[in-house]
Amino acid sequence: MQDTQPKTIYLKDYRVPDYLVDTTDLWFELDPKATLVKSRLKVRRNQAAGVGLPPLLLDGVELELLSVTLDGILLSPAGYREFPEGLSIPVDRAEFLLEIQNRINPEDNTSLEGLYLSNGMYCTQCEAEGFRKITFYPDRPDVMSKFTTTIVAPTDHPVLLSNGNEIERGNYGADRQFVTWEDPFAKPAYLFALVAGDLEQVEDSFMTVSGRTVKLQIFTETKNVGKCDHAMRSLKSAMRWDEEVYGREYDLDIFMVVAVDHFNMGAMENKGLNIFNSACVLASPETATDSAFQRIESIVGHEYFHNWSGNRVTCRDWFQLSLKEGFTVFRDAEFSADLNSRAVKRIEDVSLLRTNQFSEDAGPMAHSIRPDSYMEISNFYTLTIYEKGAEVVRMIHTLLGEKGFRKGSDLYFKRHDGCAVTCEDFVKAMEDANQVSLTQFRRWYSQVGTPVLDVKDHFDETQGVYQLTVRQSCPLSEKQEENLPLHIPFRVGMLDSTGKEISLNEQGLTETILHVNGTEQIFEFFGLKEKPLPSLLRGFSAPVKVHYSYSNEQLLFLIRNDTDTFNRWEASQRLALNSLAELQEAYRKGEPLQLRSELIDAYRGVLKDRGLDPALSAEILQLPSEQFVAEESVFIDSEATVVALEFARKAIAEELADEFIRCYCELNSQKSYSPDAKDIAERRLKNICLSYLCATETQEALDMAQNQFDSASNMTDSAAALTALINYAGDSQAENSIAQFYTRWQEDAQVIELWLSQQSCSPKRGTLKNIRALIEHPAFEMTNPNKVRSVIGGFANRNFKQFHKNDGSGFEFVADQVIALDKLNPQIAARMVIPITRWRKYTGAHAEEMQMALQKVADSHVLSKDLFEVVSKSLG
Ligand code: B3K
Ligand code: ZN
Repeated sequence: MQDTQPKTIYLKDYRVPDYLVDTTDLWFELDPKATLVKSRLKVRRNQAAGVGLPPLLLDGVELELLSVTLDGILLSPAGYREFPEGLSIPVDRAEFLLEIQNRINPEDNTSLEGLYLSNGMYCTQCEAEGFRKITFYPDRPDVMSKFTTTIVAPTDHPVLLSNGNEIERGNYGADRQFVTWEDPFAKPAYLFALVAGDLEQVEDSFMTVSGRTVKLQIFTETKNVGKCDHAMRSLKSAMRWDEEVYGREYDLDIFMVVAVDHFNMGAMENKGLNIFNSACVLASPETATDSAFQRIESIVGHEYFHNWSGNRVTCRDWFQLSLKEGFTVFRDAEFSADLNSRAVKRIEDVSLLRTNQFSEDAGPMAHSIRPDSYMEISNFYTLTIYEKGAEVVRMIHTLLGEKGFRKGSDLYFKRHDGCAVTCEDFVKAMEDANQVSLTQFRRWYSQVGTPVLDVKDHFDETQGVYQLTVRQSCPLSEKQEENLPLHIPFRVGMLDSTGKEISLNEQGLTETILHVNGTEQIFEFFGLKEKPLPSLLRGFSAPVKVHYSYSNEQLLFLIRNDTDTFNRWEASQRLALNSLAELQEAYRKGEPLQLRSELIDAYRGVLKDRGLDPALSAEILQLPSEQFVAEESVFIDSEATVVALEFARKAIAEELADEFIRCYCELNSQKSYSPDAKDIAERRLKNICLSYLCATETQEALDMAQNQFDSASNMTDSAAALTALINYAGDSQAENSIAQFYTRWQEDAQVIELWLSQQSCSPKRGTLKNIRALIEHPAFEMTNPNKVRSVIGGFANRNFKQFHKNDGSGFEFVADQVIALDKLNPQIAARMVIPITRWRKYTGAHAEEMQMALQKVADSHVLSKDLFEVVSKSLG
């Protein structure tokens, strides 16, 4: 791999910065290959750091240094020391003006960190440590400075943007112009942004609660101006929501959003100038699916909410990342829940958490939501930091209640406005505002792994006492010497044999939160006439696994009767998992496969229940994914997993074909498109029916799909039909549809990304041969992360059948792509390698093949820091 290992950074080594930067004036003369950057920094010794005047250390990566001037005196090269990742300048005074000039090459920057070009547009990405690829600077979030930015660019780049307010513009020589921006709020360098290009804009305005008018602008390439309405609507909803729910008002007079095609993640919350991955902002009914509409609403909300939870109050260091991300994900989840179906949002979020975060928590990169160490911080933008982090904030919300939580957040924002703080500061504000102790609860921030609750029950008929015994444990990871009991809010309810809720106390409450905080506890309920059926962990009140041995009949009963929507869905998942486990077992023994009747009965009941929310019906009718089945197994038998799911899908489809047809026809209305929750739910249910019907592979079903494909007026229906044809139609019908779709949409980047992933995720058509062909397709671009995620990510993460082929060819292919990617974009390479790092969950030859693929990556070249960290931790 390499001789000198990248350095590990530890939280325990945190020291306050030696120097602070009061103001930062930046000057950019844009040029694709040689952009000139000039900075003027007012630097001051940080009294809190101690006495004396240590050298000033500045971060800087891949920069061509031109000059350094201190208080107007040009320093000779002997006056500073340049090293591979920065600059050290000896100083003899506590306050000084530092001026630096350097050059950078945006065109060759394929890492998409720092300043780079996307389709000729200049843009930046500085979080976490990208600013050091722009100029020499103390690139750490606890150095907050007031920025002024001047951009000089040729006139073919008329739109020149940065943070804050525009204060000046004019011509610069014959063929250039300049614009100066001033951001009145001090911020860390990671929130800096610059955009320059030939862009169109869509404009609107928002009147804040105190009556200020804020100008809202979305910038995009001309061809996309028709795809900004939904993002604009979402932005205004988010601004209103944050005022109403958190009392947070927007603070600048302008809020800008820019859509960029080449972007490493979803979006970035730069102060006043959010930069978005085009896929997370652009949508129209003809080109975007319902899930894209919902993703856009939630990401626009997320980035907007960061203005307070992240920007006004920021992180002291990157170990505190979950302070802003966990909190902001919690905020955006509540925003989406308020605007759409709360139950479905919860189900989707929990599904993501359990399928992907739980496996991260059990894998080689496991870390707590406030990690102790990292080599490359980019590797820690994880589901643990984001999703588990949000669950931890949600538990605080559960413990304090709506009002108590709001008191806590008010105090947090008031106390820390304009500061860079820690997770501890957040918890402390919650405690102080409510006069409660969260001492034990704090362990959630430092402990690794997914806790397990083993629940047993006992009913004493003579006394009418029902006992729940709860044992908590956590698989001890090598990362930590001990796991102490956590404080787990465990929401429960109970049903009687007629399906009614049982009162759990004198006030008639039918639901309670049990405070699980010991290794083993007994909770007693009195005055019961019969043994109740417990409904456990309602609403998924904590990110834990619950083990309780429900019979399949009991699960069916819960699906039909539980008043907690989440747990109705949960019971359907458990029932499906039990059924799949039986099928796998039979397959392994060579016995004939037969699907349990309870599961069919449950699905039939759902399809017949006209009163049921279609959103919930749609969720219940979906079998768990291969990935979730795998996550739930101790050791994964990939072949049996695939066989069991294929068998179950087909058996359900055949048994319930009439019900699926009826439901499909009822919902297949021709009404005009709207992305509201009810219509989305109906389309979803309809398309699930279509997908089951096509699993029977009958001509009648495939004709229905073809018909929908030919006549669809929105992308949700069109894409669902195409997926059904790709997965179930014969070769020529499928290939014709794929070609037809491409011809129609080849100019639309977002649709083509969808088209690529539909093929790469298809168990039938996403064979390695076809994936290789997709990579050669003109629509594929190795330097565009969306395309990489669509093809390579789709194949490795969502095409279980082909990726896990027993010959190991899928693993080797992904390894080869990761090796190529690492030289272009280390962040994306380190993401794409993850599916092959989970080899310990597999057995025998399968595990060996994965390990070999990983070793191939390790041996290929001197890996980037990003990839090195993931690969070495996974092999070690
Ligand atoms: N804060 C950014 C993520 C930056 C990732 C850098 N590798 C987006 C977000 O969470 O809102
Ligand atoms: Zn975020």
